[in-house]
Amino acid sequence: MAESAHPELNAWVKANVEHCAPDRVHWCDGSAAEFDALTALMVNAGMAVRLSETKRPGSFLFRSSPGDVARVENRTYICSEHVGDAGPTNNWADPGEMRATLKGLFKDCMRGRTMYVVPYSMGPVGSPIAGIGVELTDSPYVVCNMHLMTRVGAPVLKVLGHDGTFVRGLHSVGQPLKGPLQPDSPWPCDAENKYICHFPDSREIASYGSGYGGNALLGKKCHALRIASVQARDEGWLAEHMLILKVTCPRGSSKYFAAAFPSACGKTNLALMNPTLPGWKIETVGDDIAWMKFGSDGRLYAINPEAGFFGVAPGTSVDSNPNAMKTIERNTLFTNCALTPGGDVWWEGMSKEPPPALTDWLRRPWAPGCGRTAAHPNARFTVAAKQNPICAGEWEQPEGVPISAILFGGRRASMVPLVNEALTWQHGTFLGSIMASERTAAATGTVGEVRFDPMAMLPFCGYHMGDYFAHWLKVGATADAEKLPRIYFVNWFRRDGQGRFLWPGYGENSRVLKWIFERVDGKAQAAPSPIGNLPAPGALDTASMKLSAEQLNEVTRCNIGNWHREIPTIEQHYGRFGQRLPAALAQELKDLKQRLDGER
Ligand code: TSX
Ligand code: MN
Repeated sequence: MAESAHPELNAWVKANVEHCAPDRVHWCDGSAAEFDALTALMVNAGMAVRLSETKRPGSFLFRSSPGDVARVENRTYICSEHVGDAGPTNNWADPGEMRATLKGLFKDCMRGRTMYVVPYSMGPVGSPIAGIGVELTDSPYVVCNMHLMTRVGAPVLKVLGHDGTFVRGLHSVGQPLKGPLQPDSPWPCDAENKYICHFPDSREIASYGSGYGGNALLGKKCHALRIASVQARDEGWLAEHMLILKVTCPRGSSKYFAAAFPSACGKTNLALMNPTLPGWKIETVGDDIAWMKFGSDGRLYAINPEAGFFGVAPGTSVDSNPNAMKTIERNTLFTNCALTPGGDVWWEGMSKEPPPALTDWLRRPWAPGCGRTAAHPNARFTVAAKQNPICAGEWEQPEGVPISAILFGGRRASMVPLVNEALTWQHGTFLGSIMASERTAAATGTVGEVRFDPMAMLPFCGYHMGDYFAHWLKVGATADAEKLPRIYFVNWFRRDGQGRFLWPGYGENSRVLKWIFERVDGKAQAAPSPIGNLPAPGALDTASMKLSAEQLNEVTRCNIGNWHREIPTIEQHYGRFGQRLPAALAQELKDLKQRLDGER
């Protein structure tokens, strides 16, 4: 494949070839042959290890440079026209100045390398909800990951035609090679000089210096969330950081839920969960991102714009997520996991006992008790979604799936009950906007500190979060209220006075999904509270659970005193958005205060 039938695309590629000066240009076709050629190239260059064909067939391990292990929020910029448009939760940079900086950085940055042209579709190719992007990258690792995470190649160019619109993404690891004789590093990057830049007005992305995850796989966080959130605002739809679940009841009818959680709440575990409730079935549509548009019937339809999972490996085990373990049995790319002597991968939490000897993610010998982790805490697996044994049959349906409920969640030791139903879309937007999680044993910061992460979009909203809340309200106000998804707030992490988890979580969360399912059907009972509707006594199915009446009450109740004490924290959070905080949300907070006062 040489060029496309799209003159503007060809001209954009040509201009970047001239500027970045790669030795070669390769238009990706997304084929298995292309994937195999690139993995072979990386194995030969020492960038990848082919894992054991018996233990982990078709799979490879990559170890990154220690300075390139995660997304870099402090190096992530929203370069919108006006400074106010990025808002207080993003780094803003002047688009003209940033373009000048990037011009200097990208000049000749691909010397000695191949520029890969990756045409990709976010969502089923040709779906009315899907969107197209083209990523130019000098990283074969990125190309292989894009093969799994998106739809790549000729069918995408066909949909693009000669004048279709696409998101432009330019990516370089920022480490040109001086000549064919200079040996490459196993993980090239420019660790001290990273720039992850978004130009929402022109739908462009420029990423320099990092080869890792969300910094480099531009279809995911950069396109499907930051750029798409701006497109969604402009066009009246929603681009959200949400998993999509299919729930089927014992009688055989199904509903679809979307759910947003901050990090470290087990979102992938929920998306791939095995329910404990007899007769109930859960299937996966998506594990990270949902694009939702209104159908001609007035309902909200969601697609998973991705084609794969880029999941955190540590903590993933047969106990915590058996379906993920089955998904990654083969054809998986692993990054920053430990290597076993037998040619398999391992990470903390995969098994209770670690293997006696390993090579850690830094390629050093590792033994249990040596005081370091064998895998990096942000080690990842990349795998095609269709390998998931509980992948829903309709996950690639072009029209998407109709969403009946939206769940917001967080990790809260007290305060937030197991499940709470919003009174209206506006009240649900309020609950989403005050979403927060308490820090776990993190490297920095105080354990237990409350961090707000509205709709789990804090690092992913491509514009002012106050305007984002306004957009949510507008979507609700212009839709048919009867057809909108109902909104819920869940918390699997409530603790008792001794600090023990009150709720067993994992597959038992199906009991919460059942209550929501039956609420949507108008069947389950609820009791009003100042924060929303809680399960009425007996409405939550706890049959055959080892949960005392006290524990059940403790995990589902609204703690009025705690909520009173939270109000100033919420006010402080809202204060960040200044004049752009929608009046309707300030009013919701006032109303909440009043309802709490009424209970004193
Ligand atoms: O993923 C989790 N989920 C969602 C699962 C569908 N985790 C792991 C979070 C870290 C990423 C959970 N941890 C969940 C949960 O629902 N709940 C908890 C808290 C918990 C941990 C251990 C127990 C119980 C609760 N153990 C016993 O009850 C024995
Ligand atoms: Mn995510």
